[in-house]
Amino acid sequence: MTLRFRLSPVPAGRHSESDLGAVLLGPAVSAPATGWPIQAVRAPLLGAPAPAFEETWQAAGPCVHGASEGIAWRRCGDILFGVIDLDEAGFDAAAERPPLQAASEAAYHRIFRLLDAQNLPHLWRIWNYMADINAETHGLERYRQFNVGRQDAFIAHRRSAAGNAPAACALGLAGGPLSIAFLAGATPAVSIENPRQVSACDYPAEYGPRAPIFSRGALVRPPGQEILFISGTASIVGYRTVHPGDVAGQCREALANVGSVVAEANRAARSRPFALDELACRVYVRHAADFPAIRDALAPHLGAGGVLYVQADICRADLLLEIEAMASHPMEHD
Ligand code: 3EB
Repeated sequence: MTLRFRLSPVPAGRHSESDLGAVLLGPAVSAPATGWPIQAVRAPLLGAPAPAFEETWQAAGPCVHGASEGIAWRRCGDILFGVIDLDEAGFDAAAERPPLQAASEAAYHRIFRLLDAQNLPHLWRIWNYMADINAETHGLERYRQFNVGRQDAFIAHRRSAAGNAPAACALGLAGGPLSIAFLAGATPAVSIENPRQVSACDYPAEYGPRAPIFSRGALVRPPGQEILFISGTASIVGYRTVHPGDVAGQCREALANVGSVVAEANRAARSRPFALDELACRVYVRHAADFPAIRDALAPHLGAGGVLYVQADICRADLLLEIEAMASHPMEHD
């Protein structure tokens, strides 16, 4: 069973039975009402040769599919891809909890219930998008509200143990629902941390009442394959943002962090070593005006595996860019 990802301009053609699902990226994309797990990341693309792109997750055999508590999912063998979109308006604003917190807690509860029912307990990679991520409501920044709901669900499902958090990212869009896409499997992910950074679960309280739950990277090993997922990676050293207001500095630091995660991953890799220049990357750019500088700074280091630049808000107001990446290697069965 091989899991492949492919980036192609939209329209990307019809999905085949062996496709697990997809992510659409572009300023005007919307998820088709087909019941397939397709995440719409409605955001401008910067410097892209087409107005919209699709990242397709392809498996190697027929899939089973379903809908469970608002999650659209497809499963091939022991790999499952799912997408849940929750409209915050469905969560009571009059209640004590901010609607985004309630929505994120509910979304993760539903994801964990699905994974329990499918007997695929291991979350590998999660992509979180929400509107107005840096806005403050209910006395708390919305990203921090999201973190409270996420952590409550992880704790309720006894999934909060250090060392097994999935790789993840969390970005802000101009609007739209809370949208979460996830890959899960039967085998645990090997969590990778970054020695240059404090683990996110140990961030001090000045970054919010509850810590974010994610690891800096994850190695997953479907049969015959080793995949490296690098989480959203920004200009953070220790737990602090460095180079605020300095795009070139943030590019250097984010690249150094990606390099450090790759080096850590290579201590655990069982295939060949992963290299920076083979990564398929998504780069999130807060201000479109910074795109040329960011592209020029990153291009010499990244890109052989493909880079898509997406305009989105990073989860700290002082972060100007974030890099996420992945790569796949074939591996002998062990
Ligand atoms: C950071 O390092 C930057 O909340 O799931 C990166 C990756 C970030 C994942 C998440 C947040 C998340 O803290 C932000």
